[in-house]
Amino acid sequence: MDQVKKRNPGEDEFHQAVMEVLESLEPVIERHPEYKKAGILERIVEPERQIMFRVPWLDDKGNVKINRGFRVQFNSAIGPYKGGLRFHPSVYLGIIKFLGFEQVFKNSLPGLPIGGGKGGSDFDPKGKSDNEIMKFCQSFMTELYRHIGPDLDVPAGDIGVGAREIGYLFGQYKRISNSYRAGVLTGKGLNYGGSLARKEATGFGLVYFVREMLSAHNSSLKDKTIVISGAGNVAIYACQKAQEYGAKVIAMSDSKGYIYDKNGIKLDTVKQIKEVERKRINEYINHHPEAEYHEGQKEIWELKCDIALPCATQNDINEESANILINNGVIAIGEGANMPCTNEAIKTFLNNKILLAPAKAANAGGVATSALEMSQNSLRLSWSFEEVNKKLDNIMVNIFKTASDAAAKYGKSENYVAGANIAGFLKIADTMIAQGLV
Ligand code: NDP
Ligand code: 2IT
Repeated sequence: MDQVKKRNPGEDEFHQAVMEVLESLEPVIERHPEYKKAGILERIVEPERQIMFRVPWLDDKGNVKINRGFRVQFNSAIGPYKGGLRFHPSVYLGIIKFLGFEQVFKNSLPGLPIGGGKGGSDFDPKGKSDNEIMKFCQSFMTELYRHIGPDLDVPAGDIGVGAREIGYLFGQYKRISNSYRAGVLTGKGLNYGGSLARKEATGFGLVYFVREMLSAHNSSLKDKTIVISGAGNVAIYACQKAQEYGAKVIAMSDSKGYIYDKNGIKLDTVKQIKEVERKRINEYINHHPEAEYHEGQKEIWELKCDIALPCATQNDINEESANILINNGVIAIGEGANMPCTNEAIKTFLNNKILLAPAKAANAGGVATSALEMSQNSLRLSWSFEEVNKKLDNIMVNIFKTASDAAAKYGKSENYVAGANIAGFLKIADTMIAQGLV
């Protein structure tokens, strides 16, 4: 950890992600001296390749704009680098490295051949015209294209990158590479190689995982009260599946504040506001005056609920919010976002025996379905929604079992955070040893 801090100064989120994993791995390293001998820990925290580039573009008024682009190709032991692109003003190397590091372990869990990587830009899509988004995406891809490919590195969406952005990115890739390689990006539109159920996959997968975790403790989602942070891709489809299972979702949020609807969120309204109109979540109360809107980012965790699903961004739940949730009787947390709980919040939940579905396992349904999209692209076929959804459900059932078994095997029963980290690590570590010092 000292080495990581020294070599990656100022990258707090990356330090945090590494710390969480290294703490989980203590019993593994004790039991397996071969990992130490092969320098696996030293190698696994060092990205295989880090790319940073200038992204110049012209806004609608003709002003020159310069952003910074990133792609961190973290680990290719088990497959081509795979992971999303994030467009958000907070993006810097430390955020992309934390996400890329987590992606390595996450991508090891579904049993599919995908390595770990992540990319993005400090570009802020908010308030930009469609034309500006397109010009930015084209400029970004004009550099990125030389570093990616269906057998090399396959980006997808993340915060600020959805179907619209993937479309513009794919269009430019196709043009400048002079080839139609659908498998170079995932999360594509259905007309050009996208997979049915990819849009829903992260949120649905999260709820499948939580269902498995509750079921292992003789509980279920039925009639549970749920609070979800975020109102983006992951939050919306987590809400949909939770409602299908008979849970009542009472709140959702965006970066400005949250809506509280004691009768249950009307998801069609949220979809219209967020997916179609791209407006703020406070618009909801214009459609449903009986609901309330409150400003603030952390205040949503003061609502009394049985299950909390943080689906917005990192460090959304700190120790203070964790204690409030526990005092209000929460029984389970499902991490839809990446690293939504601080390490202190995670410890607080675990010490209080709250069931915690960790991001690397619980939100892996998105990238797993991306891998299914890659398979369909290679086959030049497309599977039905039901087929993909069924595969996703099976994958989540298996990930829960894998994390649960690994936790038990290493003396950390019921600690799915440790279980996911350990199971993800073992496959990567064994593969790295098999492939020699590369
Ligand atoms: P979206 O861009 O679709 O939605 C992000 C949501 O989080 C928005 O409602 C956004 O509000 C809200 N938000 C609140 N605070 C912040 C903040 N400080 N920074 C950024 N967003 C904030 O992204 P996704 O739903 O795709 O991603 C949500 C989380 O899930 C991320 O952590 C992502 O890494 C993770 N994830 C996504 C996967 C996917 O397949 N898309 C797969 C696995 C994990 P506002 O609109 O006001 O910014
Ligand atoms: O964090 C994630 O797993 C994602 N944003 C999805 C990555 C992918 O390649 O589908």
